[in-house]
Amino acid sequence: MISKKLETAINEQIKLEEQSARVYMAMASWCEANGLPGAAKFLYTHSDEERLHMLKFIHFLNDRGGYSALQALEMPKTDFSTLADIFKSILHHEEYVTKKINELVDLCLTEKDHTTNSFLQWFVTEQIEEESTVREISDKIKLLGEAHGGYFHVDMYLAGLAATAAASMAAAKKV
Ligand code: OFO
Repeated sequence: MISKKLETAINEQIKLEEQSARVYMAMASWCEANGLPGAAKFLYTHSDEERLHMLKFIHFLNDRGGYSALQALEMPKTDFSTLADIFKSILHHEEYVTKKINELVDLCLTEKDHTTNSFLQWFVTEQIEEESTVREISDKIKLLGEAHGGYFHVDMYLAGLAATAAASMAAAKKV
């Protein structure tokens, strides 16, 4: 049985993962409407991944005798200026998510909940990849420049990343 403190904290994390899915969907929509189909595909796929993160937490909490109660979400930002700005704010967002996952692990340790701690280790590892992928994309944007030619190549690169991410999500669903 999970403690009330952890149940409340995990429900907050469920909200954050669902909010992340909306944040990325809003960015994807902007890219789609602004001639960046590869970036849009990458961000729509990323939004789907966030929904899977949310579901992992929902199932875990319900399985441990808690209750995953969904909460109201905030309005996501919908006006963006450049792809570089989008990826800058994604990095800030993911650093915040990493902080929240680490706080959950801290809470597990004080509550002596080793089962939840073990479950959270998947997210600890996932956040390393989340942050490093975004840093890599931001570096590519800097390298290729923000002019149209640069964005064209970054967009192609993101289309490739989206295809790989979609394939690994499909494989994970089959397991
Ligand atoms: Fe769920 O990791 Fe991103 O936000």
